[in-house]
Amino acid sequence: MDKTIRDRIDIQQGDITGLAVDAIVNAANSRLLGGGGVDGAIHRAAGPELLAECRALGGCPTGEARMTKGYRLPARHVIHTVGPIYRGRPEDARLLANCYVSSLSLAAKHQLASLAFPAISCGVYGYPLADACRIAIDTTIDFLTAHPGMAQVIFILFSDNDRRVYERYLQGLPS
Ligand code: AR6
Repeated sequence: MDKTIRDRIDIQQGDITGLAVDAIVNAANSRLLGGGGVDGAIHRAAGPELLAECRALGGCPTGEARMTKGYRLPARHVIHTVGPIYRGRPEDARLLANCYVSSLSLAAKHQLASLAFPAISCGVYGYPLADACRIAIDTTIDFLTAHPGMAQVIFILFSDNDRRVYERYLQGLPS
C-alpha cells in the first residue's frame, strides 16, 4: 500500500462522540430514529435536534447513507449509514462495503476532509469483527486512492481488543 494512503488512515480506541472531525459515521437502523449502541450514544450527545432532522429524512435503506448536522457534538456533521444484519450470506459483505462507499462518497461530495467510522454492524447486528475490518479497510484504501481530497479517515473502536484487530490487519497489508 502507498505510504501516503497509510498516513491518511488512523486507528484509535475510544468514544466516537468525542471526536472533533468534519463528520462521524453513525451505525444506524433503516428508520433513522435512534437506537442503542453507538446510535444511542450519538443521539444522546448531539441532543434532540438531531432526532428532529432525522425524522425529516424518512429513513435510509441498508448500505446507503444520509447526512445531518452534528448539533451539540464536536463533529460538524453526522453521516448515518445502515449496516446489514449479519446472516452469513454473500450479500452481507457487499452491503457492508456499500456502507463505507456511501459514507465516504457523501463526505467527498460535501468536501469534508476528515471522517470517523465505528465498526458498522459489529455490535447488535452481529458481523464478525475480523471480516468487517477487512471490508472497512480495503474499501477505504480504494476510496482514498481515488480521492486525494479526503485527508483523514479514522477508525475508532470501542474496545482495545477491536483496535488491535484493525491495527494488525492494516500493518499486515503489503506495502
Ligand atoms: N463509540 C465508538 N464505538 C462504539 C460506541 C461509541 N460510543 N458505542 C458502541 N460502539 P452497534 P450495529 C461500537 O450495536 O451492530 C443500534 O440500536 C460497538 O462496540 O452500535 O451496526 C442501531 O439503532 C460495536 O463495535 O451497531 C441499530 O438498530 C460498534 O460500535 C443497530 O444498533 C457497532 O455496534 C445497529 O447495529
